[in-house]
Amino acid sequence: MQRKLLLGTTLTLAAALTGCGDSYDASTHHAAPAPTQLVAMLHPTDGNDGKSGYVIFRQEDNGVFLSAHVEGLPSNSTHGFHIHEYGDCSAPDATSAGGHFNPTGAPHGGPDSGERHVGDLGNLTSDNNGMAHLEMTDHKLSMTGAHSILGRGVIVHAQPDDLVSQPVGEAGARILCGVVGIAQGGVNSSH
Ligand SMILES: [Cu+2]
Repeated sequence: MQRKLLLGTTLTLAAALTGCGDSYDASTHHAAPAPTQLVAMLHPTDGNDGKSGYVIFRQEDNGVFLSAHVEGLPSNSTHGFHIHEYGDCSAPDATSAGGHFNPTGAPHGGPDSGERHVGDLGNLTSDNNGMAHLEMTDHKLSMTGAHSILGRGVIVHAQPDDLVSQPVGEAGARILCGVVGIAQGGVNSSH
């Protein structure tokens, strides 16, 4: 009997905490607002210490703008760059991130291909100092719905993506991995 009473108290407290006030009514609260800015910090996989980077994604009227910056690469080298299915970089070689994010079941391509994986972002190319910077606006990336990249993985590969070979463009090992999260200030909160 005592246990039951305690449980009841806990549930009441939980209900109060999850609401926004005394008159909480789920019907007047929207689902999570759509994010407008996402970020992925890129971390080196096993054997790739010294490499680092980040990608910022911003929702714009004509698509998703992304800005990627990677350091510590070999000079003047080209590296496949994709969104992968899982935001899981736990494996030492980042295979835990799964294959390319491909919710439509399309063939692999490049960012400008008519048919492509949503995650097919092409390549990053480094300069003399091993730094790569890419800015592009993409029309297949999304921050909401079935094609949302939120919570997915970002992978930089050891080799170039040839944008043609199936299923992954022969881009080789994974040298950097990150998880797409909501950036600070990236959600218009209603509270
Ligand atoms: Cu990839």
